[in-house]
Parts: sequence; C-alpha cells; structure tokens
Amino acid sequence: MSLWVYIDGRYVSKEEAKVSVFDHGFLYGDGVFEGIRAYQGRVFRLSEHLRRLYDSAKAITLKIPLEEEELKEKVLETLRRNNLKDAYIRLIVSRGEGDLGLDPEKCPQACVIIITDKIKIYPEEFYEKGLSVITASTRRNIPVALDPHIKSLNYLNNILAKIEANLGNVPEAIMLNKDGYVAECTGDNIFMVKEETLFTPPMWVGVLKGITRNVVIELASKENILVKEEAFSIVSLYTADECFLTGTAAEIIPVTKVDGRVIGKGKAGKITGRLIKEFRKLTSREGTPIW
Ligand code: PXG
Repeated sequence: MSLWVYIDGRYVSKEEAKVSVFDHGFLYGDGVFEGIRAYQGRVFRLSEHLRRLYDSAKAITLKIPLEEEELKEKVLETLRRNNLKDAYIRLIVSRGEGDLGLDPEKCPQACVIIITDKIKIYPEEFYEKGLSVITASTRRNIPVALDPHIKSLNYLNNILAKIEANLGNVPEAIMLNKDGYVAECTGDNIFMVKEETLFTPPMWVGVLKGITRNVVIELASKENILVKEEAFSIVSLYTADECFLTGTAAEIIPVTKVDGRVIGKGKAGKITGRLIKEFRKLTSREGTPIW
C-alpha cells in the first residue's frame, strides 16, 4: 500500500506527490521545514515544533496559508491515513511557484507538504558504544549571514560538513563556528560532560534551538545535573568525560571518539545513560494523541 502525502490541501500517493520546478523551495532553497517524531501513537512536542516552524517562516516573511491549529490537525490526519504509530514527520513549507528570478513576491502561494513515514534510526548498539565523529573544516554559517535559528530549506552548509563525515567514514561531523567554538553537528546539537556538569553551546555561538536540546536541559535539571550553556573549544571536548548529540532523529546518542581521541571510557557515560533512560520514559508517556 502506498503512503499518503499531504500537499496543498490534498492527500495524494507518494508517487503523485510532486512540486513544480518553478517552486522557489527547489530553485533557491527558499522555505522552511521541521522534522518531528511520533512514539506509540503520540506526537512528541508537536506544539514546540510547530512554533519553531511558524517562527522560521515569519523570519523569512513566508505566510503559511493555515493557522497553527489547522496544520496540527493536518499532521495528525496524515498520520491516521497512513496508520502510523511510530513515525517520522517531515513538514515542509516552501515559497511556492514563482518565476526564474529570486524575488519571493513573485510567489503568491506557499506550498505546504506533510510527509509521514517509518523512522530509520541508528542501531541500538550505537546507544551503548557511541559514535566516532570528526571535526569538519566547513564552519557553521555565521548568524549575521544566515541565522541557524531559521530551520530553512537551505542546508548546504550542513551538507558540506556531512560530506566530510562521509569521506572520513564516520556518521557525523562536528561544526565549529567562525571563531572556532564548537557549534553543533550537521543535524544534531552537542553536549559534553565534565566533572558531573553538562555543557552545551549557547545560542550566540550560532546553533539551531533544538527541541531535543531543550528536553535534555529540562531532564537534567529534574535529575539535579548542573547545566551550563557555555562556549567551548574542540580541545576542551577532547578531554571531556562524556559527549552526546541530541536531535529528533538520533534522540540522545553518545559520542565516544572525536578526531581519533577517545572520550571518557570509550563507551556511553553514566550521565548520558541516565538521560537516555529518562528521555525514553518521557517519549513513551508524553505527546499529542494521533487518535
Ligand atoms: N541542529 C541542526 C542543524 C538540525 O538540523 C538539530 C540540531 C536538532 O534539533 P531537534 O529540534 O530535532 O532536536 C537539527 C534537527 C534529518 C533530520 O533528516 C534532521 C533534523 C531533525 C530531524 C531529522 O537528518 N535536524
């Protein structure tokens, strides 16, 4: 059975779900997106994801032709039509059809797409043994050029870093900001643990305001783990006791090697393990019901 995709008010099969070659999302990366997950019949942090989508759209003066509540309902309806309980949800709002110039005013109607599918995740063993990552030579976009707060369709900066990861035969790459501070990975935020304190780069370093990042900060304070949003260097990360990445797709995933340096004991650390456990409890309990 084919998958149903929501596109501009209609539910069509995956094979029929197509956008125009004149869509500025395709021509210029002019648009915004979200990656969301559903666990056991509930969508995790749906309101937060929608809030970020509408904020990203507002920042680029993109008018989403649906109210937030309507879009929420469409997301749930798409999941129901596909009978998906555990799912990956990709929401895309592109500038829509225009002409071959880059002026967004030539695009009268934004295009709204909701794709829901089964989720592909890292094998469970990675959550124990951790990932080996490298530092990319590609620096994170500077906020004064393209603010990483905007979750835009223009991901070439991150894709360049991902190519470096691929060439280095590792699953992820750490991106530094222009001043050399650790920013984030290509699709995940980063944390390190030093002397029982959790550190993550603050917003000014130039990172996406990750929803999983927020959840981890919440969980850490419930667990009485001190969290500091502080800039740190890659050398400081080499000598961390623990390191992990956070993102909707990867959840909380340990990092046990950075540029060939073993982090901590070379397997998921104590605090990382605790946070993974609490995160899983939360995702199995909380969320907007699909049915
Ligand atoms: N940084 C960047 C640059 C991201 O794109 C995150 C951090 C983590 O944010 P959340 O809100 O998810 O905790 C992201 C999120 C994919 C994929 O298909 C990428 C993201 C989310 C879901 C799927 O690789 N990026």
